[in-house]
Amino acid sequence: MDDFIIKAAGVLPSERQYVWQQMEFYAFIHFTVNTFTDREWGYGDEAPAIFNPPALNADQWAETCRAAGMKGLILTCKHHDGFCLWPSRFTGHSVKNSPWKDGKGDVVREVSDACRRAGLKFGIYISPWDRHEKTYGDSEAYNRYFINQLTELLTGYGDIFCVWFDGACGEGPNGKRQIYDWEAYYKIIRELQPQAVISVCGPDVRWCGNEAGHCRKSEWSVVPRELQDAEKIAGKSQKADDGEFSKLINSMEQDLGSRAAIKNASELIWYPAEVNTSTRPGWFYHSAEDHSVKTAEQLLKVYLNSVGGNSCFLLNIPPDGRGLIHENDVAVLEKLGGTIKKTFCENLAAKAVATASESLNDAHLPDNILSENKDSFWRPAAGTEAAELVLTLESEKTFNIIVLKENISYSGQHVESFTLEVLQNGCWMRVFEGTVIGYKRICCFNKISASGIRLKITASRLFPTIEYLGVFLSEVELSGM
Ligand code: FUL
Repeated sequence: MDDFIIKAAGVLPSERQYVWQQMEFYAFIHFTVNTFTDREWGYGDEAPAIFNPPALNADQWAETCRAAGMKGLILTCKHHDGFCLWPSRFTGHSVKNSPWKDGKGDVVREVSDACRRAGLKFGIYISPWDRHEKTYGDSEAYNRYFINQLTELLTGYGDIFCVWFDGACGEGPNGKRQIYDWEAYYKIIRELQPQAVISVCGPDVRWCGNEAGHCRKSEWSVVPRELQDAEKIAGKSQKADDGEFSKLINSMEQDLGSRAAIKNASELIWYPAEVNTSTRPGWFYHSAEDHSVKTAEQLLKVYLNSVGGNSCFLLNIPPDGRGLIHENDVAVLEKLGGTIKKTFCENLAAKAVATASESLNDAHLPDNILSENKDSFWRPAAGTEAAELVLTLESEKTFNIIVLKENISYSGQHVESFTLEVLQNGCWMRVFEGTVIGYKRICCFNKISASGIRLKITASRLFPTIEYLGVFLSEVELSGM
């Protein structure tokens, strides 16, 4: 067996990456002066006086996320315009100079408290690119300013599950390009919130490569280190003509983890994908988009493909100028959450009998896959790269979804290809053909009635593990999803 395959099979998530992966679905909240100017990117010259949401209700935001089935929320504490949603001690460009709550308000406090009340984790987006701050472009001074602001956010608002860094990097008012001190930013985050993942321009979670909600057919979490270095060079807009960048791999390439893609990597790392998109065309609220909210069916499709495609799903919900999530978005999110809950409430294979072509030992028998438990899973001996699992269902069942999970915390990501067959009137019929599994794969097909299921793992790295195989029936037509 090739050396690089043995190495790839040994790459595991860190504890914080594993905890993050289990969150599966969480919200992005884009809210700032842009909400009041109807823009997507502010210029940095907006007067704090325009920030005045008359009915801001962070509990309504958190409740909407909870109803959608989300586990957390990431707030744009500072977007590219530099306006701070908390009363930072290091700038006057913040809520403290706005008429909202007579300058005594703190959106970050209200949202982080509301998240805790709703049982959601709280995360921060803070844009390194700052079009307002005078020191921007004067690298050392601005890096100090940025670290001071990060410190305020990391120390003042309880546990933070994620720090989301955008790589955009424009010129400062002095015409100079800012050099971000990523290593110093990461250091302070690790020191103050060691459990937080650092996403996108960070070492823990990578951007899936588009903002449309698509993920790859084969989304690998084990990728070459060169990909992480590319994210740090930063500046999505500048990457294309950056000489250093062109030697690296970028997050938009289609093949990041196949044998060919990892063969010559300097090092292999665990760097899982996050899929991000918005309920609306824009990231910020615009009343003109009130009737362009994605439907619950469209969002369900993104959910099944991302959470079910070895990624997490970060869905943006922009509050409006009142400080509320608009009725149209609320209706869609409640419907989406209801559908997800109903679909996955009963595993039709929970009482099945499972057999396998081979098992390593008594601790790794096939019936471990009937319930979702990270400490019990099936695996064959090392060197067995193809294997079969057969489930005999308690009785004939009608279903259109099979959920598969590898045990990534034990052995990382190994499965490279598989097929699913169902037993109908004594004949095996193929219903799904897939590539990777990873943390979770949701396989959708036309509704079918069958008494057995056969999972054939046709290729894997060193050996496969299966932690879970669940069978579900969705009332939604899933064939094209
Ligand atoms: C982008 C930003 O420029 C957008 O405004 C938005 O915040 C999105 C999530 O990331 O790079």
